[in-house]
Order: sequence, then C-alpha cells, then structure tokens
Amino acid sequence: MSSPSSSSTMESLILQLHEISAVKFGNFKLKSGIFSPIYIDLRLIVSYPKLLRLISETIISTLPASAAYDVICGVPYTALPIATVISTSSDVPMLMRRKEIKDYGTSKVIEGAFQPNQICLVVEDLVTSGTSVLETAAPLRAAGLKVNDAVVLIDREQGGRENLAANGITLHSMVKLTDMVRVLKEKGRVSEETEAIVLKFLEENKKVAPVVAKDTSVKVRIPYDDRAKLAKNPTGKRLFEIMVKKESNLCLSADVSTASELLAIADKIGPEICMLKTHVDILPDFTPDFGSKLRSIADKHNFLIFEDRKFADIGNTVTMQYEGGIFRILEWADIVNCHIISGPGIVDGLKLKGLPHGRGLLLLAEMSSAGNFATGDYTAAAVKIAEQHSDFVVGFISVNPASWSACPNPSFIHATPGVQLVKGGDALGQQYNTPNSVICERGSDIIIVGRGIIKAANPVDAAREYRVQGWEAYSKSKSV
Ligand code: 5BU
Repeated sequence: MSSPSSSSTMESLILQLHEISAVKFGNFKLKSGIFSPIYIDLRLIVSYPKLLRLISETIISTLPASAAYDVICGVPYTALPIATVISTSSDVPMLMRRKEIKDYGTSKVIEGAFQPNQICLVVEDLVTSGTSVLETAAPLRAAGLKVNDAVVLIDREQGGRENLAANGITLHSMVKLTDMVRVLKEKGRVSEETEAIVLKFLEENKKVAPVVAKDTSVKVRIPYDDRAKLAKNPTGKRLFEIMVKKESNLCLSADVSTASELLAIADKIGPEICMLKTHVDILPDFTPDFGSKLRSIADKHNFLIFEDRKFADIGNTVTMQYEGGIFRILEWADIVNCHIISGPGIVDGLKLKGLPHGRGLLLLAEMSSAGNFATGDYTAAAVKIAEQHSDFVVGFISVNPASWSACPNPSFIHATPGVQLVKGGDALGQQYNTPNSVICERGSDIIIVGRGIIKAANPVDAAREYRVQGWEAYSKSKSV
C-alpha cells in the first residue's frame, strides 16, 4: 500500500487497532532479544468481531488480481481467525497447518481437503523476518500445494519481503509499520517524538535474519565426495559414496512394530535412502534370518544398515553384546553407535570385533531429546575419542555440530535424529528440526527421520520429500 493516509478504510483500521491497544508504544523486549519502542499484539482482534471482519475484508480486497489462489491457509495461531473469516465470507476453502504433529490418528500436518498443484494463499497477521510464513509454506509445498503469495495485515519492514521473495513468495502487505506510525501521529494519537523514536528504530533494524532463510543461513561445506576420500574407515567411505550416488542424505529410522513390517518398508523406501536405522530389540517376531534378509534388501537398494543399539557398557561387555545374544548385530549391521559415558574403553571393545569386519561406529556426541546431558565437555570428549579411533569411528550422532567448540575432522560424518518437516516435538521430550535447519544451519550431513515417514499417509512419498529437502539443503550449503 503506497499511501495509507489517503485511504479512509485503512486509517480507520489503524485507529481501531490503536483503540483496542493492539498497537502499543513503550519499551518492549521482542522474541529476538532486542528492545522495540512499538509492540503489536493482534491476538486481541478475536474479541472485536467487527474489526476482525474489516481486517479480513480489507486483506482480500487489497490483493492484486495477479495473486490468484484456490485455497487459503492462515499461519497459526493469530492469523487463523482472519483466514476463517475470509474463507466463510468469500467462500474460498481453507486449510489448517498443525504446529504440533500428532503421534496418533492420521498424523497430518495439513488439515483440510485439497488437490496437488492447487495454489494456496498464506494469510498472516504480522511479518517481521518472514520466518513464520516460511514455516507454513514449507509443509504446504511438501503436501503438493503451490505457494506463490502471502498476504499480511502489517509488515514490520524488517527483511520479511526480501526473505520471502528469496523463497519464491510475493508478500502483499496492507499496512507498513512506518505508515501506521505516521497515521497515528497525523491523527494526534502519538507525539512527534514517539514517531521519531519508532521511525529511527525501524530504520536501524531493517534487516532481521530469518530462521529459515534460503540463502543467508547457508555455510560452506566440503562436498561428500571429497570427504569420501578422507575417510579412513571403509564403511564411512562407502556411506559418503552412496549418498553421492543416490543423491540422498536421508536415513530412515524404521521404528515399526514387527520384523516383517520392517523388511517390507525397507524394500519400499530403499531407493530413497542412504541408510536404514533399526532398533532390533523392539521386534517381537525377530528370527535369526532377519539380518540376512535385511542385508539382501540393503544390497538390492544400495543402503547401509545402522543398528541404533546405543551400547553403553564397559569394553569387555560390549564385545559380547555386539557379537552375541540372539541378535548377532555384528553379522548384519554396517554401523552401530555407542555412548561414551563409560570412557574410551567402549570404543576399544567394539573396535576389536567390528574393525576386522570393516564395520563402523557412530559416537553419541549429542542427543535430540529435551534436557539431555550430552552437551559441552561431553560432546568435546566424543570428538577427542573419535580422533583417536578414526580407523573405526565414522562420525557422530549430532544435533548442532555447527555450534561445537571442538571442530572434528571433515572425514567424520554427522547424523541427526529429531527431524520432521516442521519444527516441534512429541509428548515425551523428542525435539524436531527441519531438514533445511539440520543441514544448512546446524551443519549436519544426514537427516534421520522416523515418524515423519513411518506415520505419513504415504510413507514412500514422504520419504521422497525428505530426501529432496535434505539433498537440496546439502546442495545449497556447498555452493556458497
Ligand atoms: P522420530 O520418530 O523421527 O522421532 O524417531 C527418531 C529415532 O531416532 C528414534 O528411533 C530414536 O530412538 C532415535 N534417536 C533420537 O530420536 N534421538 C537421539 O538423540 C538418538 C536417537 Br541418539
């Protein structure tokens, strides 16, 4: 909107927002940590139905004809009522994006009926960096919808327009924050001094880095094929090579209820993955031929098998746990992992058995669950142990290796659990980050995905989506 003061509707809208105290002046700490002289809280509009209707009508009537759409989706939560009113008054179907993904029922991220390739307009109340719009656009796109435009009531003019444009989304804003302040000053609601303070603040804080930026968040990385040459362990080397060959940095965490289900899903999803992770002790129908059956599927589709056994005992005990028992993990798993809580002897023990078979080991340097203790010095100790055993250790279970003070050799691979298409968590402490954030921002190499794929309506399609997102994030991060 070029001149809101020329539009009486827009002026009236700004004044009404001020009247209900949705626009406040003072000194407010924002989510980013910075202090702002202006604060906008549009959650309040649900208590003012006439204003809510006015906002919804104005949003739609100010959209240019170029912004065509079949369905709309409000960014949760504040924009949900706005989208609902638009939907009912303009008779356009609405979709809802879940912020938290259910671990039961259909586990859908996008609720509502739609067809692939339909165009979805994203509706938002306020845009700062554009992160929230991107977090809603990503699962919509992953579900097969096209997202070309987003409409917002207020643009704080802090980089949102540019960040969205970089992700192929045109932002249409009804009111820019500078215009809003100007109108309030013109109408005598704020003093000239307040206007000057706010305009100065906005000028000085024009650019806020987005959490899910397309190009600004990437870090340079050494390509997987070059790292394959550096790897000392044959399995670590093979893993890098498979990733390059299959253009996949996706590891499926096959947490299904039976061995036969596991074998079936391994065969179906095999083409999409570089590695398949098992928890063999959860399979009630495990039989001694499980390993050889899974191995032949792994050979057919060219992926590695990673048994997420998380050994934790002293060296001598783990030699027996690795090789013996009913599971005989050493026979069929290319890679296993271990905690380092018992000290470096655990790596010596596993290596004694694993290395002659060319197997590899991942050290648990970090964990994805809330409140875990694998941080700081513990993580640094894992890096040290890995460097001492680089013939057997292939890398780490990592969550945010970009933040580590100890920087491991690039021959080590980072594999990260706790990945879904939308940031969030489950009811038992699991914490999820997106493929882009895991690979680009947190510097990991492999995304480990369980329920995001297993519980999807179509696990094969979901696996493909994760593979594409993971690979795109990798490609982006090595090209800068
Ligand atoms: P999910 O369904 O994507 O949440 O499954 C994650 C899998 O990764 C599951 O098998 C966990 O046991 C495993 N995991 C994890 O979630 N967090 C960790 O820190 C480690 C393993 Br190590």
